[in-house]
Formats: sequence, structure tokens, C-alpha cells
Amino acid sequence: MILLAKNRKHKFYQMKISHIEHIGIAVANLDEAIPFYENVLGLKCYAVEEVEDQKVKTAFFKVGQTKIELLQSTDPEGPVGKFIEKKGQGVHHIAFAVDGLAETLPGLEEKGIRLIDKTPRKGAEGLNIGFLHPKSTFGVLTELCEEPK
Ligand code: CMX
Repeated sequence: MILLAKNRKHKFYQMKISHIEHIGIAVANLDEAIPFYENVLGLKCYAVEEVEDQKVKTAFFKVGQTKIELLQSTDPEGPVGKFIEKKGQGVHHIAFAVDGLAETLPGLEEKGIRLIDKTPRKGAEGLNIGFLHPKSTFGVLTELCEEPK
């Protein structure tokens, strides 16, 4: 009953996810992690990019339509530096490709989801991105991404 009422309130808002855009994995050192993905898993690292405002250096691999994004922190006080300090290396976030990111974020906030980014900003590979806080998403840091139009 309560759920029905909630859904009715948000009947004009519909999230449109097409696929998992990437999975972000925090590693201590890219130079040590990349050979595992290339030589053991047989994937090809097609890009290495530093995202200064996120205090990370990233390495990308394609797995079908989805990518693996390795994240090495460039600053112990950055989000990935703090994550590794607290939890160690491992899965850091999951990113979904969505249509209409700018409309999606306020729609989620209206649903009571805690946003890290209230409006889209630029992420790796030129995508527009927005993060949802892990305390609102059952412990999984969740990113939404959209190709710029
Ligand atoms: N996944 C799940 N939980 C996480 C987390 C993650 N990746 N990062 C932090 N947390 C949890 C912590 O464990 C902690 O939980 P407890 O309070 O239960 O201990 C809580 O969130 C707060 O953590 P914190 O260490 O105090 O860190 P902050 O609150 O300063 O920051 C967060 C946490 C998620 C808001 C911050 O990391 C952030 O803004 N992340 C989004 C940006 C980002 O991660 N950028 C790097 C990737 C960039 C890219 O892909 O290009």
C-alpha cells in the first residue's frame, strides 16, 4: 500500500538504464594490476587517463559493451586513496549508462536518494557523470553516466 502510494507520487519519473557502462576497481598500483588484466585475463588496456579533480589515474579495458576501469589514487586524501586505506583494494563502484542524466538526478533526489553530484559533471572518457551515495544504495557506490549529446 505504502509502495503503491510512493509509486503514484513519482508516476512521471522513469529511470532509463541501457547497460552497465563500467565497473570501477580500486588498485594500489596500475603498473602492477594492468599485467593481470592483459596477461591473465587476455584483455587489452586501451586507455590510461588521469582525472585530476577525482585524484585518480585510470586504466580502461573493454569487456563487450562494459568496461573495467582500474583506479589508482594520486592522493591519499582522494576518494580512492581513502577507500583503499579503509577497505583495501577491490570493487569500488558500479556505473550504469542512462538516458537523460540531468533529469534523472533530481528525480532520484525526489525519491529520497542521497546524491553526491546534484548535477552532471565531466568524468573519465568525456562522459557526463553523477554519483549516488553508497549509504543510499545498499553499500554500493553507484555512478550514472551519459555520452555528451
Ligand atoms: N563503496 C562503498 N562504500 C564506500 C565507498 C565505496 N566506494 N567509499 C566510501 N564508502 C563508505 C565508507 O566505508 C564509510 O562508511 P562507514 O561510515 O560505514 O564507515 C562512508 O562511505 C564514508 O566514507 P569516508 O571514508 O568517510 O569517505 P567520504 O564520506 O569522505 O567519501 C564518498 C565517500 C562515497 C562520498 C566519496 O568517496 C565520493 O564522493 N565518491 C564519488 C567520487 C569517486 O569515488 N571518484 C573516484 C572515481 C572517479 C572515476 O571513476 O573517474
